[in-house]
Amino acid sequence: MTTSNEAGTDTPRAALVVVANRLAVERTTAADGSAGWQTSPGGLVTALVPIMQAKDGAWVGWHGAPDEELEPFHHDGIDMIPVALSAGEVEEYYEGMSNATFWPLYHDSVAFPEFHREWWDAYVAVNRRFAEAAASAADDNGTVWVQDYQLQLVPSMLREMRPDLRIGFFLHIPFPPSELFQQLPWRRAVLEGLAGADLVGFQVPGAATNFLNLLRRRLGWDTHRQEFVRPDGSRGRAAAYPISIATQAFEDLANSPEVVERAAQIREDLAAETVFLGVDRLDYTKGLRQRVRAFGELFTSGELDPEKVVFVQVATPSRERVEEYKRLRDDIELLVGRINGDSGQLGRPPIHYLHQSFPRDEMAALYRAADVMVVTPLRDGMNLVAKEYVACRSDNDGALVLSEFAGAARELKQAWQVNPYDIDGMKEAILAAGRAGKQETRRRMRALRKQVATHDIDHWAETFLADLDAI
Ligand code: GDG
Repeated sequence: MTTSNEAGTDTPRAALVVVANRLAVERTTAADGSAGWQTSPGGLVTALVPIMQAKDGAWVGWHGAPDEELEPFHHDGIDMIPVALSAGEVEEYYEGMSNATFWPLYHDSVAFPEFHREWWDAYVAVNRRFAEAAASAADDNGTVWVQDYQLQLVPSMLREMRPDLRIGFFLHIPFPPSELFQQLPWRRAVLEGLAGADLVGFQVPGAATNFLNLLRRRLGWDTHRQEFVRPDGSRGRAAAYPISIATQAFEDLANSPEVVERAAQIREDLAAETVFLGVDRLDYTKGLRQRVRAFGELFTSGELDPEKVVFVQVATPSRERVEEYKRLRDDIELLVGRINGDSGQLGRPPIHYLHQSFPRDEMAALYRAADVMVVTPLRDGMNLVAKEYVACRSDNDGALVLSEFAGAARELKQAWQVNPYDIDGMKEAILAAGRAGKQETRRRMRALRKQVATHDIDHWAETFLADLDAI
């Protein structure tokens, strides 16, 4: 809701403010060339929109175009508060500090994290801008929910600016053990930044434990179970809130006549007895090199018959300006080309590699069409693809091969779980999942579906906000 604040300006004052790197809307261009906005399709936005509409919510985030200042606007019952970023800040705060320092460091350093002081300076400055925007958007005694690794300093900055607020933070990616975290030259500032929140949420309990241990060892703070005590005597909590998907919406989409028909068409086009599927952002944390190698060896050895089996890998373009991602793309494309060259026949490549982004209904059709879904990240906060596959299988069919190192492995226990670094073990699990009988597959899928049906994204958002409210 837009009301006048004490300064008399028309700044939106909201009972619930979400702060995320990206705004909850995307630009659209109509047929007549006029520009507009549409709500972003992601799960987080879908889950929070109804809650925010009911609470006069505001969303603070970058709108996606550098060097452009926009006024706040109202969309779909929510006040959108754009934060401007310069092209230099996109490079240093977003591509640099967020995606080339925190992202690899928090994912077990599977790629080498870079530490640059000028990136850090940009990160601090941009975090302050987000905190200021949130501070002027939030109503007296309101709630602010900060999202993810791009904004780890916002909680403490906000706490200082607006001690009346209730502040939550949720980290979507893993939080590393102290041995890794300690490499960070700015470790103290990041810990203090996060601990400015009343409730710090993680995907799995181990991440919350890592955080609490660091507060104790690095900052010398007292902790009792999930609670920590700041030097001023105030308290906060750190706990796990495993994120999920809009389960029912995925199931309905997968059962729509168009998707059912498209899935049958995909099966017909692939003309294979068994279809394996991978769907990932093209990211080095997703274990694509190891997965493609495992399939390559299985096709070359004949353990998977290239005449009867296909592996479809959707690798959605991602962070294409960051060096490490360019290298990954080259590696995967070389590997896939080699395997198809060695094991393919005219009109029958064993690996269908798609470096493209697809609409949601096409994803649902692919999930429906696959006999085995292969999700083998080297480290992943949660992994929603695994849950989406399960949601789309109301036939109770389909097998899931899942990395032990995805947060989802704690909940999806009946998957064929693998260590993605162990290529032989992964090959065995791929074969076992592909050869499993209907009874075995269904037994496992039924249990997986029960978990995903009872723990959806609404459950996640409601639980977090209720716990934050109770503090
Ligand atoms: C981060 C954490 C955590 C992918 N390609 C297409 C497409 N997607 C959608 C999937 C899924 C989402 O993107 C990817 O989510 P993941 O969870 O698998 O992975 P990250 O992007 O790394 O997400 C992760 C998540 O945050 C939430 O907290 O689970 O651990 O890394 O929804 O379906 N969607 C469409 N076309 C594509 O081509 N429409």
